[in-house]
Amino acid sequence: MTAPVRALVFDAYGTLFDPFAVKTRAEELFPGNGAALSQLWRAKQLEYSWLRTLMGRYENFWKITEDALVFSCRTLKLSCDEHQRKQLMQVYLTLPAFPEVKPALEKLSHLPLSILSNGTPEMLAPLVAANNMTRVFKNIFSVDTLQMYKPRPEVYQHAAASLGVPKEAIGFVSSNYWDIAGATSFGFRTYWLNRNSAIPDELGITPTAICSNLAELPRALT
Ligand code: 2OP
Repeated sequence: MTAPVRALVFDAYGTLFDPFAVKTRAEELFPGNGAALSQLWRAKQLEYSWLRTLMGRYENFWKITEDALVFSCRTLKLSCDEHQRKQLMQVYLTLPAFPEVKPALEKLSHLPLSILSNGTPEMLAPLVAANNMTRVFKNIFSVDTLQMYKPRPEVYQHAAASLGVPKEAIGFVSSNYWDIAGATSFGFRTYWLNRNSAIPDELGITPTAICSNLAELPRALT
């Protein structure tokens, strides 16, 4: 019989908070390019996190997010001055939570809830505060402590060790399949939020359960 989940750990960007909300500001600054910029920006941000981890050349998530923005603007031939770049970066500190997130977390509040994110503490604290969730989370774990990004197993191990809960009793929740793959491979119980009916990657790794959004998680845990 499987042990019950004793703690929940959530990814931040894409899982709790919507990184594509930058599209609105991007569209205001560069009409007709908001969607393309927000998509390329996010894809490059993640690519830089993996490349830097593979090369052993860590730079924090704020820096690689800004680097990814510069690359994306150059690729799309958008002349983005420093002021515009700062405006877009600021949006990262106030991204909105997906609509179902707060009520779902309230239903899960009998368990210790934590965040484990690539974001720096300086990015995550204002983001959580902007969404009035400071008291919702027992811990906000950042990969910045370890200077390497998900899906390195050390990152998931850091959260498990800090919680003092066996990994098989920790439920890890992410909308990012690559993150779910890393967490499953590490040994967490995993819950993939597949909001957009994405196709799972061919990595030979299967999550414990799949939910179409966070509102389904309480039932998936029973
Ligand atoms: C995270 O929050 C980048 O979504 C990823 O760690």
